[in-house]
Amino acid sequence: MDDHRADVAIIMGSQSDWATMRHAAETLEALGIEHKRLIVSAHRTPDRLYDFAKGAKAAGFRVIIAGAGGAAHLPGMTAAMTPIPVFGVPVESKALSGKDSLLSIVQMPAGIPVGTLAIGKAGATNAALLAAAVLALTDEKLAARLDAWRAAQTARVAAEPTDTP
Ligand code: RP5
Repeated sequence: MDDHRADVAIIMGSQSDWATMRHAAETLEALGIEHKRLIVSAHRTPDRLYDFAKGAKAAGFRVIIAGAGGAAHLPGMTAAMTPIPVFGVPVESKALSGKDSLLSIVQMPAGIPVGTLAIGKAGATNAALLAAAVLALTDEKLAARLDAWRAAQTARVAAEPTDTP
């Protein structure tokens, strides 16, 4: 975003993941949470992954959101190299509709956790909300903003369906 210290890093394996991961970024923005967006590929830029993950804590990040598709090794490899909590977002793949991404991310061996979200937009949005909930534990103002976000969401739900939503 800018040169301010960011609490959250949103990393993704490819530019093609941005259409999904932008929903995480937009949710963090709506909650006023500073974040950085980076393309870091476990396969195409392994050195960049190593440098990012090893340096993430010193860089001041407190939560990492990692989105990837297909053979989605990015969240798990990142989690292996940092003590910072990692939330993994399975990006919907063309070949297998994201089931490959989901299984690649969720089946971590005991000892290295990745908090795995749903495939696609819902997962990206909820990864941001989980990141917000973690940060809100030590930030009362953010906790109030998160409460307000949820109250507004509740208020938008109509009591009855209409023909023209
Ligand atoms: C993964 O491969 C990326 O996370 C992306 O979801 C998938 C396809 O990447 P592109 O071929 O579109 O760059 O590493």
